Amino acid sequence: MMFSNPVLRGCYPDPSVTRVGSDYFLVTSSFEYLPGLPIFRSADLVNWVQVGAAIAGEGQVDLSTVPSSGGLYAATLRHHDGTFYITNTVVHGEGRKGNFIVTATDIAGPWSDPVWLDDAAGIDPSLFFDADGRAWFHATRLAEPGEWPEQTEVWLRGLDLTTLQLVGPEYILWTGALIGAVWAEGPHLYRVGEYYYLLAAEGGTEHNHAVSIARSESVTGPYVGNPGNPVLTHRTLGREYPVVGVGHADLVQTPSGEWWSVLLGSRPYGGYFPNLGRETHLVPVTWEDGWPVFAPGTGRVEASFAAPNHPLAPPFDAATDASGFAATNLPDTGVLRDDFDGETLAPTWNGVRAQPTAVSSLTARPGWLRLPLVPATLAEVAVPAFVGRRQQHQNARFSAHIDFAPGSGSEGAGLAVRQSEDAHLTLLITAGDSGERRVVATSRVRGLDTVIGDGVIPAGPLTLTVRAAGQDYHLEYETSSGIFPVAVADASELSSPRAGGFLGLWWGLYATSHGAATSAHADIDWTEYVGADG
Ligand code: 6LW
Repeated sequence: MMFSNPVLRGCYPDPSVTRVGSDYFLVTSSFEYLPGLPIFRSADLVNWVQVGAAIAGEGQVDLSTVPSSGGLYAATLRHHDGTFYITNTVVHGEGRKGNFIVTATDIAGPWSDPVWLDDAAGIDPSLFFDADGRAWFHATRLAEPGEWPEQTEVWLRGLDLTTLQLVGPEYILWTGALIGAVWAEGPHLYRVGEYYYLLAAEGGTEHNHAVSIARSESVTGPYVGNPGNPVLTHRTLGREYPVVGVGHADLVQTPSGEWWSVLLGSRPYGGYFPNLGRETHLVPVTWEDGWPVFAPGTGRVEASFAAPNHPLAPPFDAATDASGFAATNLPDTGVLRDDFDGETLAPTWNGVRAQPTAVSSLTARPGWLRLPLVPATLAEVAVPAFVGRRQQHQNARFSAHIDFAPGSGSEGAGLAVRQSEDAHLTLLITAGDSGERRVVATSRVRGLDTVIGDGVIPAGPLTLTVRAAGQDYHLEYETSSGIFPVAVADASELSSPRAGGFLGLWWGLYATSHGAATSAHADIDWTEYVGADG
């Protein structure tokens, strides 16, 4: 039986995995989007279902002033003595920043409020629970002084599990395998056999990304690098290779004793443009001479591998899992429809810098999602009226049936494709100068708005669609009279190599009054997301 990579499509980078009994659990980064730190469950390491998120409560963290690609960076998920632990970092913004730990006894939550570690510098925190009962916290920070630019150091201190505060002396474990290695990060400690192992990414999370490993007879070091480092990289394969930038790995052992690694990788298309962001991949690992061998035989993150040696759970079924919880990993050609008939939004729906419940309502008009217009726009570091989901396929369609009567030309509601404040697309219903109802397509590239299409539309609810055919994103509207094109945008301008940042794209619902006071709202009857990469 084979499985296909990525096992988590779309912008799900920096995966961290743990096993409890026969269940696997995984968390990924989520940056300025909330709920933050999405958590997934699997019985086979291949088919994942989102079961919640660690930062799902109002006020757990303040991301309201976090610029794009800031916020919740790489997390680590571990389980010890009946408790799940996630340690993570808030990066940038005017709110409380730095490293914290949240805990839960149920993976689905509720998760605790953060316990902040104000004396823990850097990013990519991780936890290790040793067999002697000691707990260790480790992370990476810029080396001061570094021997070269962007040299980082992985450091370690004890963790008191009662106070969740650092204790004891600090140890510097690692600065990367290669002389000149930048960004040794994503550290994770393991005990395997007679050694402690330190797994780390290095090379930076772009094209030169790599995985390295070191080992020691003592958890505090000194650590000796694998002479074969890096143990995995695609930087030698060139920019045409279908998967690039692989790194940021985490290891897990199956009940039958197999070893596997989750890690991130990007799949550019239409040029070096990874619109789907850094996605979670799975590779087999074996051990030779006391060192792990990633993807033995090929040393590459392949598009498919023989599946782990335990029964595969049934793949996603749109007919039975339309709640969105299981919609994490639609098959190549899956249709996911949300009629907003439930009492809560599926956790695959995200707000920007705020929980989606802070900017929308499922109760104001039962069976519809209400999006009150706010003055904030996507072009600001603010909290926009935006509820979106990750783009998970290179070819895909996202449609929404919208009921909105604009009161003025400043009011708009419709769809948006978002990378950042300076890079996004919008397709909005608005009012023209003569009060006629119009649909307007706008492309924002490097902070400049360009209207790329518009047209007069009839009154009443209608369907707006973004349809991605490679890097061509078709913006359309549909009425009972048919489907009408509005514009075609070059989405490579939103991709991180051109737009900056290091996220994939979110497609969503968006409403704004462009700074004006308003009491208007837009109602959405249903949305459909259809992957068409088959
Ligand atoms: C994360 C770092 C990285 O903290 O990118 O993949 C940063 N590598 O380890 C954010 O994803």
